[in-house]
Amino acid sequence: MKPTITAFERSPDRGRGLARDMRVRWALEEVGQPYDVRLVSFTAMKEPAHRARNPFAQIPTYEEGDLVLFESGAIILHIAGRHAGLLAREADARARAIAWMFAAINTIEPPILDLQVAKFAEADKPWATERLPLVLDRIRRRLRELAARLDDADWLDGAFSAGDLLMIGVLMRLKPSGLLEEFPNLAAYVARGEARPAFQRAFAAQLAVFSAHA
Ligand code: GTB
Repeated sequence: MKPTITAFERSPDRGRGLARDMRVRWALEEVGQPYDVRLVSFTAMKEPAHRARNPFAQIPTYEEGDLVLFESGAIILHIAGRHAGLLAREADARARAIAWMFAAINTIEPPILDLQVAKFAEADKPWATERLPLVLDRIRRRLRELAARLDDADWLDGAFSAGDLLMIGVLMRLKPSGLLEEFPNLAAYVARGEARPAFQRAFAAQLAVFSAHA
């Protein structure tokens, strides 16, 4: 059954692939699963029909028959469980890849989101300038640890997995900050992910939405 995902009708990131539908599109492309997209406006996102899909009134969501999911991590775990290509068959390797998925959204993403809050929601606060270096250093600490673990490997644990997909999806959010360049192996890791044909197809699809509405 062809799933339907939701994405911003007018992407505030101007098609740079930073909204979280990008990672779901990428997962679907990696496993070769065609999908439909329901574009939602900021107004429609807050209405009951969308809130029934996601209680927090956000994108992305995923519908497949009677199944309705929200949370990009849960959606990708579902896709990876249903199709070959994103999680190893061998139980221990599969468990380790899932651990990397959680690490991406639970350990690496929160300090990165904090930077976005600091820049966009708190910039006018009297303490904003004093706080920013602390926020940046909390990200650097996690990047240093991640870079040490990745070392000179291509992917986090053997073959490319849903763990890499989510980790790269999260790290991409750092591009405007320049922080990634402080860790050349992480910058190369992100570039390796972005070079994958499935990433390119997903990126083009979300950019086409922005271009159509620009
Ligand atoms: N934990 C949820 C998940 O992983 O799915 C978080 C979902 C989420 O934050 N969705 C955002 C959303 O719907 C879009 S991705 N926001 C609207 C709202 O909350 O009203 C976050 C995002 C937003 C904007 C940009 N941008 O402009 O660059 C990038 C990323």
